[in-house]
Amino acid sequence: MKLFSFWRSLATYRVRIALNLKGLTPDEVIDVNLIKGEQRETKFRTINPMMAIPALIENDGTVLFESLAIIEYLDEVHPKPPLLPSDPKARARVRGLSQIVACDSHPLVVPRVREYLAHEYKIDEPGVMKWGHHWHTKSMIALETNLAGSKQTGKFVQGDQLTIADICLCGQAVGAFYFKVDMAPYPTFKRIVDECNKIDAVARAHPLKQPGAPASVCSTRR
Ligand SMILES: N[C@@H](CCC(=O)N[C@@H](CS)C(=O)NCC(=O)O)C(=O)O
Repeated sequence: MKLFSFWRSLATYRVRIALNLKGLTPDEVIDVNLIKGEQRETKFRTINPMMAIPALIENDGTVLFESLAIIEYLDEVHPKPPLLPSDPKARARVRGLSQIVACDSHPLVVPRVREYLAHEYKIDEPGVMKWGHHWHTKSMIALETNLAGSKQTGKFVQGDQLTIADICLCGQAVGAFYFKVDMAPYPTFKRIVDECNKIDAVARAHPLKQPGAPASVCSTRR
């Protein structure tokens, strides 16, 4: 198994958590340096034409892409511990909350979007940061409202079982920190992320614990 990764990538962070929870270690982790734009180089473009990480190459050569698709694949092939609840309505809630992060929030702040804002619309660095802060805040409000208002929320997003939604919350928290979103208005969100980070498999997947990472997320500008 080969994982195409970069320390700072939040989508790869999601997959790293799932791999760790499943007790899987890729044979090779291939660095795709997003700061140098390596995701756009031909050698990676042939792996994932979307020019985004993560990508995972299975032992038989199958190329997997899109973090949620990769995580659900891992969950199907390696069912223990399960990352989705068994009840269909609970599964839908977990997938819905995961998608708020992975489909509605995170895609608005990835490098290609921030670079387009800067180069095409001449938006300066504070303006791009304001954009990221805005979209993070919108999704944090939605997440906190759901989490705080639902009886299904427990130690984790869905009761006491760690699911894909918790994995997504961890990534959202790192993004929110980068865009300087104050966590105080989101106590349920923060409590769950803190709970997740007590688990070694989650903690060691953190972006700042990866090779090449700086001391702080905020010390890099891209
Ligand atoms: N929806 C994708 C997002 C993938 C994505 O955009 N990854 C970022 C890093 S977190 C990336 O590689 N961006 C490259 C770019 O924007 O140029 C997923 O969840 O896997």
